[in-house]
Amino acid sequence: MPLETPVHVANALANQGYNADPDAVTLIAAAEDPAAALERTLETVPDDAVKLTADHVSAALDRSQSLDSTAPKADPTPDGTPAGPDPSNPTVSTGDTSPKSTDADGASPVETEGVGRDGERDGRGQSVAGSSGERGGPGGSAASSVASGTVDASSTPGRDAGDAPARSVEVDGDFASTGTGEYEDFVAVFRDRYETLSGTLRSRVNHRPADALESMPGNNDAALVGMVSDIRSTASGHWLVELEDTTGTFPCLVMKDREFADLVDELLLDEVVAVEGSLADDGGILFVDAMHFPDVPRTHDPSTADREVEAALISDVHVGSQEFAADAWHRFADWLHTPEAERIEYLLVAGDMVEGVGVYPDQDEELDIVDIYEQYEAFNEHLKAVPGDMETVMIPGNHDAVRLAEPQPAFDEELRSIMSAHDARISANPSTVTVEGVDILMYHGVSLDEVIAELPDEKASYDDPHLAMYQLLKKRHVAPQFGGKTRLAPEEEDHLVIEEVPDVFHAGHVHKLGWGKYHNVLTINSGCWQEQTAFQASVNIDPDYGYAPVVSLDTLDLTVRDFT
Ligand code: D5M
Ligand code: FE
Ligand code: ZN
Repeated sequence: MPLETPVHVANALANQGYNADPDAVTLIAAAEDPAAALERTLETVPDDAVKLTADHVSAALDRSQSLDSTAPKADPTPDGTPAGPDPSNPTVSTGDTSPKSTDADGASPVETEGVGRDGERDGRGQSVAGSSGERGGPGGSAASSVASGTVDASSTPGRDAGDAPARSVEVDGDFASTGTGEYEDFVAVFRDRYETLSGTLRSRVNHRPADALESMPGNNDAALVGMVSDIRSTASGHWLVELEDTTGTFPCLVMKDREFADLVDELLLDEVVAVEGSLADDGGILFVDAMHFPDVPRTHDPSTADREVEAALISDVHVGSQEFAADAWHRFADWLHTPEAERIEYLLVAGDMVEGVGVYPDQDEELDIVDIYEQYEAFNEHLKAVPGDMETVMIPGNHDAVRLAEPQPAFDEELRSIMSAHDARISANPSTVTVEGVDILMYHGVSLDEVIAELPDEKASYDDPHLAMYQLLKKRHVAPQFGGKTRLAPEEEDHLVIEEVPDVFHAGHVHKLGWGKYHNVLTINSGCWQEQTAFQASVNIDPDYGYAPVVSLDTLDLTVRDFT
């Protein structure tokens, strides 16, 4: 942008995070080469100056006569103290590497400690078992599972047939794709995201639209709800965050020494946040005093089941890969038939049923089954090994044979007919599955790679994948950033917004086990059933395979079972 007028100079300064005296602007605009004068001034202005004065400009221009300025550039990173580990996050104790139960006859797996486990059941379930009456939607009961070869409850000594009448599963996630991939669809999906997420934020701040802020006089308190459209560090290490709403964009400056400055580390492009602060003298920029995320209310009171019933949450089975952990899977499936597992009536699988074909470069070298349909047939055989009376819900992941862009539609008819064991319910990625009143948000988890790549280690890492999931809850969106690793499909509605607060958030994809509670939402990354691949070895990913997190739906306690 040519800097021929003072307005342009003022805008350029605002873009870089500076407020300026009119005299300073006039001086720069009047210089022989305004762009160079501006650059020189910004290079030499003291780090702590937020407002440029005529003196700063004069000093810079004087000094620039003497050619090379050695004024150091400010550190472009924020110096806010990183937040420590979330105290609400219990340590993941996958630690037991002692010899595992290797009996093929379903001997007890190692039980690792879960969150909030108080070691005692209160027996509440007993008295109300069966009282919730209705069976869930179509395909409901164990008895409907008649696929040949299915091991059903009756063939499983020790495993009770369960309280089938009390069961209920509702699956919400399927959508009819409306997107055509046109530009308008992108506009529509972002507009919908903004409308939905700004709703809760608007009630928390006294916001103004971006175009109204532009015409507001300086020095006023102001607030804005917008989608993050740009994040830059200024020459002096402050942060300039540009927010966009349906009326325009507005620059917001977060000073590096503010106590909330490290929240900028958490920001992803395209997420919706609110800021409060005061407008600069000339009104062209908002100095941020507080930042708000859509978030989950701390008071969230999760629903629980009315009886003692459990759900096993798994993902990333990767059947068809040479590294598929078949032995661990068989131990898991066998154990499900034992009395110890009789309360586990639900099995949720969060994507990557099979290894797929052509997902990553050189993946074919590690395929055990090269045909995608044969992979699903093999997966179905493995699914048959779990008790036939378990209600199963499956969503796709990035290795599955559905479109990669999210939201991913449910498996098509052909794949459904292959994966017919146990009448599994098939839904989209993401989906919310309500199991006996407990809302479980299932999302495969591709965006977690991006969250982990963008955020500092202490806020999101492969070792603590649930922390990255906390970020998604905080942003109330399962894949906030558009255009990076996560492929987003434009639809009329943004199905990736987390509209209702779930009671349990279940994801996979990163092949690392991790769990914790975020504002009372039990958050679980379920690891995988695939041993380390060549790629993972090359980048030092040590997958957690062969674990099954089991949630008690009446207490939302978690027990992680180890089948390695
Ligand atoms: O990916 C499992 C995890 O490993 C996930 O964090 C992505 C990462 N991964 C695995 N293979 C690759 C390749 N080839 N490139 C980049 N990242 C990779 P999943 O997709 O579930 O197998
Ligand atoms: Fe996977
Ligand atoms: Zn995956």
